[in-house]
Amino acid sequence: MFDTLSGRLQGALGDLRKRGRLDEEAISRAMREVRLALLEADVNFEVVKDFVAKVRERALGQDVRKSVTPGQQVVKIVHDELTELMGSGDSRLAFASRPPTVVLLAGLQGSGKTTAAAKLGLLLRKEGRKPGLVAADLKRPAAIDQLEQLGRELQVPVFSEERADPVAAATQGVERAREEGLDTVIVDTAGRLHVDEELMDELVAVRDATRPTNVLLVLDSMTGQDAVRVAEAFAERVAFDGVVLTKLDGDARGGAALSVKAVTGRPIKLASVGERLDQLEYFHPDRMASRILGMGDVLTLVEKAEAAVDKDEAEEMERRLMKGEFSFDDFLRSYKMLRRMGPLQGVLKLIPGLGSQLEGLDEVDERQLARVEGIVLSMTPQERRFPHVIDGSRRQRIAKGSGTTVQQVNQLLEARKQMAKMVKQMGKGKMPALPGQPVQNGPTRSATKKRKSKRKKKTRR
Ligand SMILES: Nc1nc2c(ncn2[C@@H]2O[C@H](COP(=O)(O)OP(=O)(O)OP(=O)(O)O)[C@@H](O)[C@H]2O)c(=O)[nH]1
Ligand SMILES: [Mg+2]
Repeated sequence: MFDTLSGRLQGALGDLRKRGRLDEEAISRAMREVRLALLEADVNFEVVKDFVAKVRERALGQDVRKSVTPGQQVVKIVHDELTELMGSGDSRLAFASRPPTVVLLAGLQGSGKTTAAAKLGLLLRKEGRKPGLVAADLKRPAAIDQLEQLGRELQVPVFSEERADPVAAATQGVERAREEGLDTVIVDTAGRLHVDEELMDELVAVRDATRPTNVLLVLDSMTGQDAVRVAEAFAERVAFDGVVLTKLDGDARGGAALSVKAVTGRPIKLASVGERLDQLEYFHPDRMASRILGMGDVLTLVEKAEAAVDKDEAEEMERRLMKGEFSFDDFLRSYKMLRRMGPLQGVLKLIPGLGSQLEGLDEVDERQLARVEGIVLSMTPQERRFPHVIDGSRRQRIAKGSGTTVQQVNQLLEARKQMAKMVKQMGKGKMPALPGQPVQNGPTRSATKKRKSKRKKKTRR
């Protein structure tokens, strides 16, 4: 996501970070780089001008000059301003006090409306709501099929009226959803090639008939500034409450995400970060700013983990880990949890300090995980629980059974050992060091302090 922008911004600020003191010249140079990086990412020209002026002014201010870490301060300012730019407001949807809440999705052809409708249905269902989908796109014959198929896959009911006009289809759909006791209704509308009058009128009519709680404009982030211009044109005709930004997994440069709020005054509410149906997230400007600056996104990581991990399973595992056990069954289980959290590379990027080191890490892929699974499954239950019994001949047998080499089996045995060690440390309150990060271990440091002060007291006596 925004890899080029991210790399260039980190490059521009990296030099400042290392310096003990900042002069105007260094700041000016960094700001020139930031400006170029943003323009290259297809961010709106006016937006860039404003942004750089604000950061520059704050960077030259007293707070930074007096700081012991001026470079870090500037990075923080950039982070704050990026957050502000993408909207510091609330990314949540509005919910009607009397259900159903109606969410109307509008946007150009192919921007991702139908997919986003289905993904939003899944997201809401996971939150414990009862969502339904309404097909109000009668322009394309296959549109209803597409929505129905997605609904079936996700077990979200779909309401469609083949012969009605869009306004009738939408109203009847919402009505039927209400009758069935659903609390959120997502209305998928017809796409338009460009902002044309006829379809705009249709959209306005559908809106007036269904009185949506949220009108969301779906924008394809790959189209950069075009997306922003589309948003401007929509805003003139159909007031929308927020934006759904799609295809952030493609080679989107970031322009749309960074400009749309400033240009239209409407916040991004949701972002689609991948093709899989569970890859729609609420948009958090501060977290996005952290990701862009390579600072990781621990909050999203924690949320993903919570969603992927079965609580009982995790507690059971924790209990055993605390006792110092870490069998291959545990190993396999944690691998599987990681897998449930989505494509590995995406997950790893959320870890602070790791993002920028992931170049060429495409090889950490599903195949590798499958191999690990194969090796563990070739072990006997006893071997999985007590890995120390795995001697040379057993290693050979396991390699044969899993279609791998003894060397690969050895690697895995070593990996488990390392992980067990790490887990043991964590059990004692130490944080394992992440690659590229200095060791930071809160509890232990204070423990050493205590010990030191005790010693001092002793010597005083
Ligand atoms: N990679 C990726 N592809 C996406 C994403 N969202 C949608 N797509 C793809 O984009 C194409 C268009 O998506 P649709 O949801 O059909 O778009 P639409 O706005 O409903 O299109 P119309 O109904 O024709 O106006 C499909 O091939 C989707 O699979 C995304 O977040 N990432
Ligand atoms: Mg569609």
